[in-house]
Amino acid sequence: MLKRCSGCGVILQTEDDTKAGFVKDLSHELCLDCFNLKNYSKVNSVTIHPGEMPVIKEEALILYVLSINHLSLRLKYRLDRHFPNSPVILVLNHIDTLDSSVNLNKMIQKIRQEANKLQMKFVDIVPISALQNKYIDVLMESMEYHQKNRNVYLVGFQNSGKSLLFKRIANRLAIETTVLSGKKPGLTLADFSIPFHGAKLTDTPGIYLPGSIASFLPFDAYKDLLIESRVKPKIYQLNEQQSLFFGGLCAVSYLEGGFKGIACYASNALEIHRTKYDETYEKFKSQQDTFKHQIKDQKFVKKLFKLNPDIAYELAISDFAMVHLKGKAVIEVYLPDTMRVVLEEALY
Ligand SMILES: Nc1nc2c(ncn2[C@@H]2O[C@H](COP(=O)(O)OP(=O)(O)O)[C@@H](O)[C@H]2O)c(=O)[nH]1
Ligand SMILES: [Mg+2]
Repeated sequence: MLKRCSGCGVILQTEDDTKAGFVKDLSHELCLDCFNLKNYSKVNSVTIHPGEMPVIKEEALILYVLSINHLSLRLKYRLDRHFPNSPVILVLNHIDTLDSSVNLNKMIQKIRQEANKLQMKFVDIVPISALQNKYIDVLMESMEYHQKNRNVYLVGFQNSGKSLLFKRIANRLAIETTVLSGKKPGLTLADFSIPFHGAKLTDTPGIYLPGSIASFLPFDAYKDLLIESRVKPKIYQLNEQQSLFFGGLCAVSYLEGGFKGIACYASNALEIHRTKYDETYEKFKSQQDTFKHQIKDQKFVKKLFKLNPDIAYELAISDFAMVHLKGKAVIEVYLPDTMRVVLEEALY
């Protein structure tokens, strides 16, 4: 029988120490990567696993776990098409990272309206913080109500907090689990299941997000850039033709739209500073070596965004910054060509 790592679920092997699942001998419970992560918070190889939306053929209850960090990607998947016979509960995780001024009710209302427009149905929307163990009981009540003897699956993007939530639920049911959670995207490599009210609750590997910061920087550099604690927005009053540098990772230039307040949500480890648009690209190149966080050997490109009047937008850059501003405006983003940048209506 093949033995699996108790932290990520990969099949253990003793042949190749450069591949996932390596152990010196098969008496170990954790693969070398999970052992290092658990004991030393160390990630050597960032092998990002290109997981897709899991295929669940049975009629199940789906918990779609969406991090506040990925709100701009909320419409990326038509869940009703992926799981046509299964009710979906939308779980908004990481609410502890939101500024205290954010009105969650309004956010949920907006999501409902959008989903309705697309005829995409969520049987419930439950905001939680897996980290702070907040509202897990509310979610479990909703799960029990909607379960109706079905199996329950946790699905969502990598790093949305599925495994931590799975552990929290197991903990409340006094069930032991070994699955690991952590900042390394794509950590979970196989399904993990526990009994749940006469059926099963299963944690699944996350859906890969192309253009994540983990594909540009080593773990030690990007781990502090992920937004995992409350961030107060940094507000910049910008004139047209001014730019903001986000470390050496990207530049956001405000080209048109008049004098405007722009709110940046990012980890405190990310330095943001302002410059004139004229000097942006020259400065970016000449100063890149001085930035604490920089990306070298990448092809940088300019992407232009036109924002319509009276709509509040979120410009999400990879997983390290969310820029909020109201249209009308023209914005140019300078970043590596494979880095993710998404413009969506802001929910807060
Ligand atoms: N601040 C905060 N961090 C969280 C929350 N839930 C998960 N995390 C962190 O997010 C990272 C990814 O969590 P994980 O459960 O491994 O995500 P998965 O890839 O979806 O299984 C870990 O570093 C967790 O500690 C939350 O509610 N708030
Ligand atoms: Mg996981």
